[in-house]
Amino acid sequence: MLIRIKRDWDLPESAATDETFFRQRRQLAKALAAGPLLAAGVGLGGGLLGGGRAARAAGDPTADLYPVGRNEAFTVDRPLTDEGDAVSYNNFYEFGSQKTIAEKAQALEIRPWTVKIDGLVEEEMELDVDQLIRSMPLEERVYRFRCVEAWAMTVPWSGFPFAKLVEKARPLSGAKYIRMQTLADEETMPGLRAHWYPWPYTEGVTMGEATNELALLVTGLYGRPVPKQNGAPLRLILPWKYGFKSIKSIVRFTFTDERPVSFWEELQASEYGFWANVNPRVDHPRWSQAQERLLSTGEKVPTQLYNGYAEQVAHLYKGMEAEVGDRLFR
Ligand SMILES: Nc1nc2c(c(=O)[nH]1)N[C@H]1C(S)=C(S)[C@@H](COP(=O)(O)O)O[C@H]1N2
Ligand SMILES: [Mo]
Repeated sequence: MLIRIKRDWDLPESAATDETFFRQRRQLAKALAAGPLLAAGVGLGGGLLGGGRAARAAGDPTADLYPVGRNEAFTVDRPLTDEGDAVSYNNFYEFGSQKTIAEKAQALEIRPWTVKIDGLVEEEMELDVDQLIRSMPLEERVYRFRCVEAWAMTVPWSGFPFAKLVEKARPLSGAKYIRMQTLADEETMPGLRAHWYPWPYTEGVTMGEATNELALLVTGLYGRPVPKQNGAPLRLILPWKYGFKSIKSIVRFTFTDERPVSFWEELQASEYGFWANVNPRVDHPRWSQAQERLLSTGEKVPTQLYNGYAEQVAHLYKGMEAEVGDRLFR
């Protein structure tokens, strides 16, 4: 009997007797049979653990694209978070409000996957995610990432600039904001049963934020397709904002002239607003934002204004502080 199902990334080789292992080994065998792709993946991780990860990546039709070249213009002064932590300590409320949703998130069906572009655009589109990903210039960037709950990580994301999607969408001149929406599938997402949440998960940005050089549409993590629990097959990363703005598993981009009200804003506007820019001096109503706890080491370090990206983004908010005040930072 299986006493405790460990996720495969923290499965020690000595635990090679439980069901998870046999399931993985079958997947690995299948993936190996499927073709030469896998060889690179096995080499990356090594051993059983690597085999499990590689098998998972090999099930993704974009696995052949990774790893992509790193853009050295985006590196940071912090050590990388352990991959195991980044893929096992998650926020993805569609699968529950605990951090340990990774196993449950494996139910997410990421193919076929269609991304809809609508609203104030020259022509509405429905894009197949594989065609979209393959049409984009993929690169790897190491970013700091800061959750509003005051934990932080530093990881290599792969993806393409949000600006490239905006270009493809051909927005009309009246478009001022982009509203994004996550898949809401009751069959595979048990979190949707928590009916007091305003599903589907949505987020919003201004056109200026979307086209800022830092805004990245993410398709990969640690040199492989992005895991389901981290928002496969397509999620946003806005490294200067609190993590809840970085919406996962996106199915729709709507260009609009009205400021979107996001999932969290609708739920608790006083705590999670539209702007949500990182600022050590503006506390969350219920806790301090002065410091953050790094995943993996547990070290507490000072929070940085705009999460350390002021040089790239401060101009977006110039002169707004007088009008918007602390709402720029929460
Ligand atoms: N659809 C969706 N996107 C989401 C969330 C969520 O619950 N659902 N959580 C957000 C929050 S609060 C954070 S901190 C990050 C976490 O991303 P990670 O699990 O890849 O670290 O995803 C964000 N995107
Ligand atoms: Mo978060």
